[in-house]
Amino acid sequence: MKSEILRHLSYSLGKDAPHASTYDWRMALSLTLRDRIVDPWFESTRATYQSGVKRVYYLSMEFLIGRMIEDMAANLGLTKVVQEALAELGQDAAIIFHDEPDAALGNGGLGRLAACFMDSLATLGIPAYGYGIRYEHGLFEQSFLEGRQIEKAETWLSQRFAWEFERPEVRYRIAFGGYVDHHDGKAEWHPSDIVVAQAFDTPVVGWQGKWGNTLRLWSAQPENEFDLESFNRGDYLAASRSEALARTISRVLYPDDTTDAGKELRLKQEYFFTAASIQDLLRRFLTDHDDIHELPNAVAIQLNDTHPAIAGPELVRILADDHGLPLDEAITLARRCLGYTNHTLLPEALESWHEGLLGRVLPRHLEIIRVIDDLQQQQYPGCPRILQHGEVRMGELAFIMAHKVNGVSALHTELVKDTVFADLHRIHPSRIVNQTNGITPRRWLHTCNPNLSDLITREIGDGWVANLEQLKLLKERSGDRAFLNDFQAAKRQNKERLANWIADKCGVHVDPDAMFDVQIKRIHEYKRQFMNILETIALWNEMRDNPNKDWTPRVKIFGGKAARGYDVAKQIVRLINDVAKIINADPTTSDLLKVVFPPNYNVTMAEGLIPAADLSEQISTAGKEASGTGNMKFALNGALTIGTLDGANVEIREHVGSDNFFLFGLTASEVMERRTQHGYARAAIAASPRLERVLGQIFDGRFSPEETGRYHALIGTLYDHDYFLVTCDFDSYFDAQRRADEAYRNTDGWTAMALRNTASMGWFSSDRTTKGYARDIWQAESAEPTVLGKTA
Ligand code: 26Q
Repeated sequence: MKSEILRHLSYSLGKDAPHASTYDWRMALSLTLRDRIVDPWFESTRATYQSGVKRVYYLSMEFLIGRMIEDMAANLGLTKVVQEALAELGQDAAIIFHDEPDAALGNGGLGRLAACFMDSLATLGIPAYGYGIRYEHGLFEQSFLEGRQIEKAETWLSQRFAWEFERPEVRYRIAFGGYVDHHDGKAEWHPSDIVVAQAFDTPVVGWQGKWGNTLRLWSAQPENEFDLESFNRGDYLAASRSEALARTISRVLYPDDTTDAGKELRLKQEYFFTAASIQDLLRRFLTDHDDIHELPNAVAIQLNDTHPAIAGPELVRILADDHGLPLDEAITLARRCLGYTNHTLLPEALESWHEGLLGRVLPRHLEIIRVIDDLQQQQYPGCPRILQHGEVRMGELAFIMAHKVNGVSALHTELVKDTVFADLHRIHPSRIVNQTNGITPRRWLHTCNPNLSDLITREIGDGWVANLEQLKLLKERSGDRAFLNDFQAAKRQNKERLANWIADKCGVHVDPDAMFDVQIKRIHEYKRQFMNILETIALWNEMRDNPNKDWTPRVKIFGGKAARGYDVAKQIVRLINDVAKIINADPTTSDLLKVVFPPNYNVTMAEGLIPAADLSEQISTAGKEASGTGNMKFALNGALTIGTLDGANVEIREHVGSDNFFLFGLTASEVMERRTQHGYARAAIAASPRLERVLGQIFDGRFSPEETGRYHALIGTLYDHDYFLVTCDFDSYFDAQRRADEAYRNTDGWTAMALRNTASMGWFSSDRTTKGYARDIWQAESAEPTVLGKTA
């Protein structure tokens, strides 16, 4: 390992060890680790060809990967070796690991799920390709200026990305615009613009390095580098104009999961990576098949939300226009290849495109969508239309073009059946299936929490890493005093480490004995960070009223980004920061309550926070959080949950037991019912003096003395349009928090509950989830000899 690192330092980086920077060492290490992946990766490709097993293609606009070094080293079983080699080279491993930027090619849960799936598919030996976009700029960097969120472009590619292989020879032409000719029953698309999609491959190796799959990300390039004629004329800007336009397509990740939809560039991004992926998988298919009708036996294409839903019409276009299949046959064949995962019920997050825009950018696809829509109507009169009021509805399109549609938790799947797709579900009653989300235990326990992970391995061996249900064995240890002490000590160490980090990063001193209460996720009204900060103020009020009561000390930790154009979310960010400033400066409560909001929450920050958490905040308005996956990461690492009956919380509670879960709030059906009542928010506020007092304080500028009216609008909305029922759930939330306080005061009792949580979370491995997809949706299996036959 040492000599390989030194070799890369010299011959790949061109640096002599005495002059090498942290960056140089990190690159040399990364390239060394990458070398170790290459052989299993090649072998996997060979095994896939030989086995003739089906290939899975996971199409996703987002892959929220985070750092790679530690995860790769762990999967290859090289963690110790790497640490020793670096030490002998006089390098501090921690400094080098921490130098690695996050690959943040995603917004949140959906993107992180895709990354967990890549890890699980490789671990299970299922031949799979992740397809996405190689954004030049990932999710924006967040900082705070006087409490307000500031966004800055993220620049991960300003340094070389060590893990990828550029594939200059894997290039596809992606067409846009123009018009369609029809003659002799044949359609011919004459596009007006061409952009080239070029592949970059990152190998993804599974646990113990037995299998490697490929994450293939597309980068947009101009067809002709630049216009020499303009350049020679001295018109330098014109010379690079078309180049810049083409490259715009893979320039930046859309940082929005609600608003701002309908932008032409977004549509182009979606088609760009989908079309490239479809061309690529068809080329691979045709190298060893000559009958296109075999496609569904060889290929499963999974659509991660509707973002790649244009895959349906694109595949139909190629099958019909290039391979000469009749349109109806092409549609049926395409459908047998496609699966669609729905991640949201929020109406504002369901994609649709103006017919005019889609017709301008993709004229042939609009024609095909009309055919699909009409055919569906003929077969099922009264079926919901894809084209409605001049809009192309991508949810309906994806549903109709997929043979299976899945929700991401049991509750969410039932709501998908009853609400967004109720009519389509009646027509196709066996199409919707559930696949409850999961998380990879490699990153989210083994690597991020070495203290707990080593302890577990000491007790039950390391089989749990690839077979998480083995954590059940820990239940037998729940009466073992010494083990409980060690379990508690592991958490305590993680908390000390986090306390130091918080002091360093936020300048706030927190007590590692206090309860660490954490809410980390995108800032959204439905996720109700707002309710959490209101409860924080209410608690603070009561501590000040009664400073000598035996309060349970708390540290409230927030993390998350607000979408750039989402004003209410940005107000909430600012409010949390304003409240933190006042509370943290209050000497009467300084030993009891602290509020911290470290900026720029990302995967790496999550890896530091989750192992140190005592309480996990999963408090969305019931019916709104499709699943949640952070909820699983916390519970796996021994935090208890305070939460509503929403998304996968329901199933987590079933697994860990109801006495291990601080439940509060309205249920999904009560939420729907409550919304029909006139003036529900004002009634709830009037019934809660505690809440009324908090709202009054914020309104009066108690937390914004320099601008007393700052939160008038935000508080006003709560009275008149409290769509997410913050007011209705507030009291019940406050009470649940006090139950948590009470439980935390019994240290041993709390530790026993935490252990039970960890021991009960095995089912939430993304290995279980991907096996479910392989069995119920893809009909795919493992091709890795040692797991072959044991999966699917
Ligand atoms: C759509 C149109 C235009 C621009 C952006 C978008 C867009 C981008 C991202 C829409 C949605 C997203 C992301 C959604 C998401 O992360 N959903 C989460 O998915 C997780 C994995 O299934 C669930 O656990 C969460 O409950 C769900 O919110």
